[in-house]
Amino acid sequence: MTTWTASALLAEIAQIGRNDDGSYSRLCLQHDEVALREWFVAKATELGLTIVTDMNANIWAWWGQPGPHAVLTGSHLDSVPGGGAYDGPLGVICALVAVAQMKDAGVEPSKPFAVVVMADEEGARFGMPCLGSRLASGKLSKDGAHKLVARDGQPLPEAWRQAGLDPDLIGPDDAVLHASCFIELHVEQGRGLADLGRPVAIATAVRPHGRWRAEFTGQGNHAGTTLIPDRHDPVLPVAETILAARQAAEQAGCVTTVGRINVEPGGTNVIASAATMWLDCRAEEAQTVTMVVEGIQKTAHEAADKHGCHVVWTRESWTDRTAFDDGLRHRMLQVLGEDTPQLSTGAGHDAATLAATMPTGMLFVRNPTGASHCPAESASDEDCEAGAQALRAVVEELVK
Ligand code: HGY
Ligand code: MN
Ligand code: MN
Repeated sequence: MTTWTASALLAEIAQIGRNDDGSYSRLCLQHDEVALREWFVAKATELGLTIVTDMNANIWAWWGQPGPHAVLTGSHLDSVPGGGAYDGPLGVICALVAVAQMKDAGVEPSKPFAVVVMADEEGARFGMPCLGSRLASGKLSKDGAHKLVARDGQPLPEAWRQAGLDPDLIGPDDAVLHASCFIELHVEQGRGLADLGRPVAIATAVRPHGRWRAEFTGQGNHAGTTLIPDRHDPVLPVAETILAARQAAEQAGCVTTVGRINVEPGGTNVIASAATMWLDCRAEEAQTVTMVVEGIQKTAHEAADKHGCHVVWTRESWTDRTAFDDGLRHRMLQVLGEDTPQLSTGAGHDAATLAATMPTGMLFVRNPTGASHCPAESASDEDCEAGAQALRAVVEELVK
């Protein structure tokens, strides 16, 4: 008799990749995330599941034989730098708890079923969010993957080989292409459920969002002997662009974020020769994102010209507005109760990436702080168990 609980499993991994401030840094295929992968494999094996790590660095834990029309559930184990304890792992852990309790209850799936851990959902290592699900669904090609370079400078193919994976085998995965559905449980990244006073919600949609990289180049020089009129300092147009991004978001009622800036060569007494910033922009509608980003890019070019610098923009990723499958959502409502709250989200997820390939749905678990991608991200033990029970009920219905 297993008495697996979400809180107990979360406690088992609580020290893996934990920073002094209580946040987590678990970058895809790096030491701490590999430790989480090994932990997951051990737990899934303990449940009698069959493990397959595919060519896209996703891990599949099959209950019975792999096969077409599979019901899939899962999430990710990687985090953003300085992320929370729940974003990703809660979905994987609740899936393990659901399987343990179904097995205890003598449930026998009538169709192939797997718990899946998707690679680099945050894109924090290789710069492409939902990397594993984009590769498995064919949204990102092998060539596109081979061009990715990790933030530590390691080309993706090299990181794959280091992890014992053949980068030449990267490609669409039949198990995904022919699956019947994917259900992802995730800690809510917002206060919707906290304000409603409810533990679990069903997701309706993911709002459109994208990432852009702006590379400004200028002229490196001496901080002490170069007069201001003689400078071509790329950090100045970066600063003006960041301010413009905030103003644009306030005017358009959307969100823009610059959370990552890289200044080279990075000397205190050196005028930068190059400065790169990354822009994350999200809105209710895709055309709002497009309009806002175009405005920011125009400001960036004008600011670069003014400072005798140059800027090149590159769109790194785009996720269109994604409505989850109506049929699946209604089945989830039938199972969990028609009064279950339904919420959209501004956060991206593998379930949104896979929505183009199969019916997908999501469950959210209350986060009292609403904060995420930081150590303040939270979920009570009771709500984590409520999430696991809800996921179990939905999966049990789907595997009948
Ligand atoms: O960035 C996001 O929206 C998600 O947490 N990966
Ligand atoms: Mn996240
Ligand atoms: Mn996530």
